[in-house]
Amino acid sequence: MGSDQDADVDILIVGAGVTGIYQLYRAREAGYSVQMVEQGTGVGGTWYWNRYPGSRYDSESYTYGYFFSQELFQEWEWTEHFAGQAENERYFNHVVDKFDLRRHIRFGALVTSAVWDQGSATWLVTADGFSARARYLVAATGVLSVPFYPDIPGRDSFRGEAYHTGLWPKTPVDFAGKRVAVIGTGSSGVQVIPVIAPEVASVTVYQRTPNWATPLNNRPITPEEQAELKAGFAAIRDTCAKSPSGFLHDHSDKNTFDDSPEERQAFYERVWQLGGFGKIISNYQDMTLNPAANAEWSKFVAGKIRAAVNDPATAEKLIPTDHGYAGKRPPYVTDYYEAFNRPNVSLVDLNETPITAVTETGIETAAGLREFDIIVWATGFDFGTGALNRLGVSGRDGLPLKEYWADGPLTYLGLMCHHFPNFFFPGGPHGAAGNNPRYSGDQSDFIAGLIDFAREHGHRVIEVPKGLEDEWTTMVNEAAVTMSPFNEKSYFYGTNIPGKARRFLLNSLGRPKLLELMEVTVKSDYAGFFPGQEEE
Ligand code: N01
Repeated sequence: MGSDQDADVDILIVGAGVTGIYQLYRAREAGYSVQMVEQGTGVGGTWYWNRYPGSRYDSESYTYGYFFSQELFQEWEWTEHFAGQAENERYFNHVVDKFDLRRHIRFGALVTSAVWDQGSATWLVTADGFSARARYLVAATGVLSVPFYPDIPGRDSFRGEAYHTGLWPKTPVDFAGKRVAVIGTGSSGVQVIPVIAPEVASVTVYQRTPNWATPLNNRPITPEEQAELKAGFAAIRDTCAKSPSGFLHDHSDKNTFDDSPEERQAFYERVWQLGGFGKIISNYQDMTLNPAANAEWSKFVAGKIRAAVNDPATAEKLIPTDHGYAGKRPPYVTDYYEAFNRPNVSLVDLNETPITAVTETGIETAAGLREFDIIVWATGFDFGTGALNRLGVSGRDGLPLKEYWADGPLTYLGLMCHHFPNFFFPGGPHGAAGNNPRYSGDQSDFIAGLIDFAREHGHRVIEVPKGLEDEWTTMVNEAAVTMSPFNEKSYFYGTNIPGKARRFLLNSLGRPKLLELMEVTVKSDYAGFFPGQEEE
């Protein structure tokens, strides 16, 4: 392009994570001028910020990485089936350098406002020390990128070291011999705890709600497996492309009570040995939606927790009673429950003794003060809409996105919304559920195709019709009730953020519906997407 007199760049992308990097690659390959801005000082997004001990994939490494380049797939050797943060960050750096994308990225630039100018049909985007006019704005800002700190009295008065898992410092934290508190037992907390336990003086785990953690079953990739992966490139790519959740795991066509109790036990034991999300995808097909089936599997997992934890009272506290398996997003772990058998690891059940304050020296509960050197806040994120709402986006007629979404996100295909022309948010709320890069990649492809179409037909403004947005949003909200295993206690409803509207933030119809409607939209030549404009 390059001949656009109103815009400094054709496409401005916010966020150098897995989604943004792919969108940048597509934009550059299609010949657009493109600028990316990134708040951090390096690439990787989630895998840049979440560098806490134990941080790793729970999607298989080779299904999380990119498939757009067979050469990339062949040359990059993942060392583990579920690679750790440092390796993941190296991968994204490798991709950016291999495809010469780094020169398009401005680091250390937090976007503070993005304002649509109807006259010039451009976005004026302002970040620290930077501003630019762009024809298109793509916010690839991630769903788990705004860390949440609970409002506990005295939180800032603590004089020791304090870290949020989602904002972990680049300089290594020295845990040796320290008294450490970990607040929160979601996927991040349960990864940190067993990894730091051997080196610290003590870990005190502050648990409000236990989670159903099951084994990740990680292991190194052997040379034979490495060769199989390389030979299997096309099959791996195609299987992930056809999978509703973007994984390689096989689906079972059996229901829980089709089997006898003995057969069921044997089946559960096999599922227990599977990697990561195999516990859901390859389980009995009714496990997430039939309460009796769910209770049966949950009972099996509870038995495993009791077997792993020596102290029966501690084991009982670690077993969820308020939700069945996958009622909340389940974590996948390595030696999490076993860590509680160490003499230096203890559990504080916040239902018995709630936190009353953080003090200069530690954490106070109804049972008194415990002193610490380090507090780890593993307290989660403002999921789905958090990053988009704080971007300072205002669309047509000056309407702030935050206001438009005050009662929950309104989207089409989880990637665009009415009233916000030329604005896209792949990997945002309402996309799908499962292996994020797979469906955010679908969304980036759709956006790339739509922008190409607009270029070819001389359209300067793209805006999804209100009717399509209403249909998609209604469908997503209704499917949350009928199709989703997640209950309203899950952060997928925004429940963890005080004052946030309770709306389902995923698309539980998954990729099949996303892909179906993308195809319909493309086949219609994006009917209604180019308001008031004649084709050239
Ligand atoms: O956050 P969470 P996370 N007092 O929201 C507790 C992805 N991820 O960072 O359940 C005490 O799950 C809160 O308690 P409760 C993955 O998608 C992936 O752990 O609200 N506790 C909960 O225990 C994951 O789902 C990997 O009662 C308080 C915890 O903090 C998502 O990120 C690894 C509290 C927050 O858990 C988020 O996981 C890590 C308070 N006032 C993360 N407020 C992989 O393996 C909150 N909590 C790829």
